[in-house]
Amino acid sequence: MAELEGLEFGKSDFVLLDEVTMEQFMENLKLRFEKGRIYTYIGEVVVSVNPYQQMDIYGKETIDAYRGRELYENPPHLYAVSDAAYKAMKRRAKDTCIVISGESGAGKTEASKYIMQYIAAITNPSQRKEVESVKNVLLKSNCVLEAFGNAKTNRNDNSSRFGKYMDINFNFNGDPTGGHINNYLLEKVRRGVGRMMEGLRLQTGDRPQKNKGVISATAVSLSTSNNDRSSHKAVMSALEVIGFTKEEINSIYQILASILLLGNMQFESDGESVQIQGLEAVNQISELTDTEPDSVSKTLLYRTVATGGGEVIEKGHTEQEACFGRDAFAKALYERLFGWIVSRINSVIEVKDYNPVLHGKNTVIGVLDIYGFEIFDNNSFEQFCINYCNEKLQQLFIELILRQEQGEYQREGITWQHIDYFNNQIIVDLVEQSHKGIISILDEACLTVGKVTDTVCLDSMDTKLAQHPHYTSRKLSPADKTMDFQKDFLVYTLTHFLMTPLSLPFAPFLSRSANPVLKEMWPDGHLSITEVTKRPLTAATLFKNSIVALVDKLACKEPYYVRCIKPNEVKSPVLFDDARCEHQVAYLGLMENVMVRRAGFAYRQPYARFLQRYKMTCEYTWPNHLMASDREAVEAIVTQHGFQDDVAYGHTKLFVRTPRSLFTLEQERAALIPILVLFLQKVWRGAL
Ligand code: AOV
Ligand code: MG
Repeated sequence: MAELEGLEFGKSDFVLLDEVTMEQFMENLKLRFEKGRIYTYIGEVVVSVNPYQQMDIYGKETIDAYRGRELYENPPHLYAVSDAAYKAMKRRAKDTCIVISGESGAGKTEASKYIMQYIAAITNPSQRKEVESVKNVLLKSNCVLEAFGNAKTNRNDNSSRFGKYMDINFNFNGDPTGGHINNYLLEKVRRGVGRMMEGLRLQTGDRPQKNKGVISATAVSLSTSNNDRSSHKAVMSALEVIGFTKEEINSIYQILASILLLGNMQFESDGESVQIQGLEAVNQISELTDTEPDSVSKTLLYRTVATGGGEVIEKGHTEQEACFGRDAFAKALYERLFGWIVSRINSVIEVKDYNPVLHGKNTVIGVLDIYGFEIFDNNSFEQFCINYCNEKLQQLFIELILRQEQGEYQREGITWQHIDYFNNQIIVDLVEQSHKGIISILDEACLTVGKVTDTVCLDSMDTKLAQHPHYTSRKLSPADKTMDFQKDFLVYTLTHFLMTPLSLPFAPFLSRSANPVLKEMWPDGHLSITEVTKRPLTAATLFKNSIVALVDKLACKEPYYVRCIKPNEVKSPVLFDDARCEHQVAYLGLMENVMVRRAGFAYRQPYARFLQRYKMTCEYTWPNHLMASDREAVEAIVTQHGFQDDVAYGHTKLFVRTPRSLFTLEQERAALIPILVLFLQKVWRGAL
């Protein structure tokens, strides 16, 4: 609460603004950022501004201050929402989730790590060994996943190139018993941006490069700074703690090396056939992947096609096809390796031998840290997926916040006032609607790839979506005429959107590899080419399905939100770029969030809890009330303090419209406590 921190730090909850205007919102956000107060509430939602500097607010003392406390008892903090999610899970056996959103570089991943650390710190007070080891693996998994799935972009030096949703399971004691990680679409392209490969981190950017497409060894040089060495050591140690064997770790490095070698491979053509330039790389890859050199070169130079009659023939690649195939091969290796690492971690942390009769309900807290909304100069298929995912999450936010509020008022018998807000369902539909959504149109085109070119596909979109208010193309509205694309629209480049649904010419030979990790990475390698080419799902549809499943998973849990804001583009701890921040506040729907909160009631509490906390402030309720119900006793407190017009009485809870009323009570309570303590000490000493 603002009073807890002093008013010079601004309002600690945006619902306390005198007026809900963008101007006041931004003024408060900026003031708090400048005063080093990076967290502010909107009710139970935490708005966080990336401080771009180490803050002394995550230590043990702070953890102790937040442990088991209510939101309004301390200044806003991630720990308070983490505790709220934990309490709901432990006391009410609710599955909860913490959804962290915001654009690239806004601080989502850092927030998710602090949340995990907080949960780890407040659980298992008796230090049971098996719980400690689960906690350790959960914490260490982060380091490994970041090493393999993060990269430097021009928006964030440590950008998550995959989405991560982690469920942490708890037993009836509220101690972690295990977990499960779901990963979402790993961006596989790593394009050159100067110095490369920090520890294991490969970097990405959107600067065009000659061999764009995959991680290339030309763009990678092993750096040997102390920093890199220590990150590398940390990753190795994390892998060992999690339980990866020496052989597995070795295999991982061999696969990584193969990917880098592939990235460097070039082809040459004599007009008739295509050859690999320099066979050394082929031999190295075959050695590293424990396969025959022949199979490697064959897979790079030929493709297997099933004819109409079910016959399987081999066809030589053109140079362009060979390059495409090489990139697809490297990407598939990378994607499957990452997937394998995630499932290997999952096998260690999965809850084993859980007996509901013995252990009670197996409750869950989910933490979602996904790649943030991003706009590059050149936005490709991956940005399209990432941004679609963010639209889906925004949709869920709108639905849950409004639905939750509405549901609560209905349950408690209180009238609800409607708030207008921008519902981004229209954008979600544009992407995912069947038959006329962008993904559907892409699917159609991908299945006939070869015949359908980018231009044909774009024409098809133009025809089907011309009337859509949120769609246009350069053809429909030439930039020089009516529209400044860069300003008003997010422009995607359709090139490379059309990909043959993953046909896997390399699967069979890799599944025969003597390297056990590679073998496990391709469990589908035994499928024949005719089976593989049977209308597989496209990458876009696979992604859509995974996001729909994620949203379903989140929707059935009690959600807690962290909304992250990036204060500036230059990673400065002192710069607050008003326009950039306002833009984020707008598209995150934070103003609407405040309005919804204010239209309703900012604070609510069950009668019993309210009474417990404030009974000392009223002569009729202290030390105990003689009224027929807790509700009547609460009415007595409210009336005595004169804010009866500011509240509504629900069936089980008191609703307070402006938190100011609660402040009065809080202040009075705070003033009374020392007097009470003195009084009780005297009683104990027998002086009274
Ligand atoms: P993101 O997860 O939201 O971007 P990160 O969590 O990786 O962003 O944050 C980017 C950088 O900002 C970090 O590497 C830190 O340097 C700094 N930072 C963020 N939060 C804090 C904090 N609480 N304290 C100190 N520094 C912080 V992306 O993964 O690109 O969408 O895809
Ligand atoms: Mg991140």
